Amino acid sequence: MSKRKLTRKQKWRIEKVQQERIARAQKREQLIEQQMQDDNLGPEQQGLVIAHYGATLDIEPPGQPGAIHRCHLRTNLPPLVTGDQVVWRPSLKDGTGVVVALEDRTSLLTRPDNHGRIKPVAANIDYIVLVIAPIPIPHANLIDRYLVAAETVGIEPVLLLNKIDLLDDEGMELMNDMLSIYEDIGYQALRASTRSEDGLAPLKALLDEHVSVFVGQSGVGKSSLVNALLPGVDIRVGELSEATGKGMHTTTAAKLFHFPAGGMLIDSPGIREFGLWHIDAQSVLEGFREFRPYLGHCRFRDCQHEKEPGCALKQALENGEILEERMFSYKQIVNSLDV
Ligand SMILES: Nc1nc2c(ncn2[C@@H]2O[C@H](COP(=O)(O)OP(=O)(O)O)[C@@H](O)[C@H]2O)c(=O)[nH]1
Ligand SMILES: [Mg+2]
Ligand SMILES: [Zn+2]
Repeated sequence: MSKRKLTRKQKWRIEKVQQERIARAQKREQLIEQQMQDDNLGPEQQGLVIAHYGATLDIEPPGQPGAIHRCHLRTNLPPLVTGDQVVWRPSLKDGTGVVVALEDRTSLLTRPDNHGRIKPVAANIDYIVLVIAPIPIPHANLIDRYLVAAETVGIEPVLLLNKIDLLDDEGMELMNDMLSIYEDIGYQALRASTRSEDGLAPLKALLDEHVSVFVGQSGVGKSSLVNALLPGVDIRVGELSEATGKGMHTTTAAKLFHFPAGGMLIDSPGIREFGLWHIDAQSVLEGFREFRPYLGHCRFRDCQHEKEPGCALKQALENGEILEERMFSYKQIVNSLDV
């Protein structure tokens, strides 16, 4: 079958549309170039990246929540992400600006894109708040997996048990026993309910003056918590893409929100399902915080911490310095790694 032939008029029209498109793109580039010219820009100042959209970023000057400047960035900069602290120069003509430098990051959250390439997602996060609930009950190793993931990126994890309104005294006691394992290791654990509003005040106090992300399995109440802490903020965009399946997750940009009670939240569906990616056995081992003092003290350098004599971890286990539950969990996680 032969292709349908275009008439001369149709060809002409297509070419015209093409040319107009190219001209528009060139004009846009010229405009950006012009804006980036030094004599069109005000003095350097600090800013916070609160969202990024492809080639542009939303920058907020310190202490001015909501005062957003759409900025381009100089080509010598690495990819910037939400939460980045930057130096920028405002345009003297309109509300836009140009980012000229990136300040050092205290932490960086990354995740693989659809092609398995590691991409930065958000920067300068202080807390990864791991939300769990009695329903849905956390599946085996879930908490330990998230803790290891947080330890690997060097961000302090905090456990948050939500839906405590569903627990009777006995249920609460069981949950407290489980949480105390983690409290004894040095993690903070909060108890709350978005339904009864119990425990929200201590949560707000913790989040104040910090940058946090909420993570955890679906159905534990992350959206409910965010809504309780950010009244009036419309985060449905994330919810919509959350419902449409995996493919969307990586394309939904992370956004930064200010809690009215102080502190900031960085949120995106992709962040909420932050987890264990491309992690190796050694990182898992180091991700068990209380194991660290014993690492490197086994008799054999290549000790697998199984049946070897002189294993420092096994000794710590026998001495009660490491809990059976955590050791078991460590082995399960390592065995589940696809190497
Ligand atoms: N009983 C109870 N239900 C809650 C609480 N917080 C959230 N839920 C319910 O749990 C379900 C999942 O909540 P959602 O916020 O969508 O969870 P997400 O998937 O983690 O974002 C919803 O039906 C909520 O109404 C709570 O504190 N107590
Ligand atoms: Mg949700
Ligand atoms: Zn060992």
